[in-house]
Amino acid sequence: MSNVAVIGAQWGDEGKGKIVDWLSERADVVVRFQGGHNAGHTLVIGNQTYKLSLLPSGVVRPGKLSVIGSGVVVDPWAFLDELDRVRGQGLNLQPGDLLIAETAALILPVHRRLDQAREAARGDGKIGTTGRGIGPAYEDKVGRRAVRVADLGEPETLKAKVEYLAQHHNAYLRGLGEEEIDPAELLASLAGIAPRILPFAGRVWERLEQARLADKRILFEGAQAVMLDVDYGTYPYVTSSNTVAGQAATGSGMGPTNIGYVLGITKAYTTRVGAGPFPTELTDAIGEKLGERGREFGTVTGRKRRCGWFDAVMVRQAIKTGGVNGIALTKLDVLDGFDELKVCVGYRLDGRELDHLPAGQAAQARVEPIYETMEGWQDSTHGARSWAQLPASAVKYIRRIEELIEAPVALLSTSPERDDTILVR
Ligand code: 2SA
Ligand code: MG
Repeated sequence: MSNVAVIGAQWGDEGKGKIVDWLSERADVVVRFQGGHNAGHTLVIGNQTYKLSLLPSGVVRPGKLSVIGSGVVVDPWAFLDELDRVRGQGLNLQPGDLLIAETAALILPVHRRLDQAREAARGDGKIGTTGRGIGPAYEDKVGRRAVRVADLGEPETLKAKVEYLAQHHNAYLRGLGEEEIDPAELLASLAGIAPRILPFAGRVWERLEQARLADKRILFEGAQAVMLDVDYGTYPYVTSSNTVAGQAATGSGMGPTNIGYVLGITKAYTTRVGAGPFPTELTDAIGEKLGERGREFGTVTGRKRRCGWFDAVMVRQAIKTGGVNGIALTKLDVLDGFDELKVCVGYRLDGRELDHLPAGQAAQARVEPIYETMEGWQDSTHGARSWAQLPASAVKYIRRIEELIEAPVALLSTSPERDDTILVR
């Protein structure tokens, strides 16, 4: 196996965590390269269930190096909480097991407040963010104001940055009538946690280069998904980072030639949490049924996910912009027992047919799906461990999806259990 990048090919929650965990058995290093603790992975290992947000999925397997790359925004308090939580579940994680890029930008308490204040200010047009401060933290990074991990080790730099940050944000907070940042207080709390964070900080680019030279296998773990990419997603209803495979290079400090295979993850239907266009959304009993059977609730926020039919147009576009070589198809068993299934094969807009999702916000909201109806299956696919165990109509459904999305299904996942995974090719 060459190095593999795993990315979501829909709007997130495709089951990346399980697939990353399945692949991590064969990997030496697991790297997060974008997003932050807005991500949510549920990993079921034996009788333990781990809910991870910021930590790479590799942490649940002893002997792997887990890496938080520079493209990630790190809330140091959330990091410590999650670390304590998984340690409490019996994972003896030490600084040697987990490396955080010293160049990563921090999420500060003010970012969370700004995130929530901006959502409130948008009213009906709100994005439906996770409220974790992700967007404002990336804004400060690009605005060259961010406090970075390395700054925790330079008291003078930290002080100057915190003061500048307070000056910058307090003008806006004052306007909103919100509580302002007290630089002394923020400085004191950062100084307080610095001794717990700094032992994990280091030169990720160098460690990854060493791993590469030693022929170690590196797994890049994406969060969110291509349709939430800040460039290629359903802007502005997106997250604030690039989620495409190219970001695995930028966000880790490795060159793009080191990313071997890109595995896109997609559910056999579609879900979305948060606001924004969703052409195949089902607000009827079928949508409810998909949500119940698929247990579609956010891992981080507990929000109910919107559900709908598989949208092959969107996934095809995600595969092309995301740089995906092959697909892992998950949650096929949620479709068991339907008489018929629909797959979106095109969009209709003002009497025209489209084979892509248009870029305009209003056009994205107005496209209507063109469906192809397929025969369902009554037998259970739950826990199937071989292709031969699948009903003929399920095989047909998968083959049709492959044709429409113009990519092969390389893996099939038939339950949350890691062993219920079929390697197709
Ligand atoms: P943000 O907080 O700024 O990144 O939100 C912007 C949009 O990105 C979406 N987003 C997500 N969508 C699906 N899953 C995510 N992670 C959690 C999970 C979400 C949860 O795995 O369940 O628990 O609610 C995630 N993170 C961000 C978000 O809904 C906005 O549409
Ligand atoms: Mg998730």
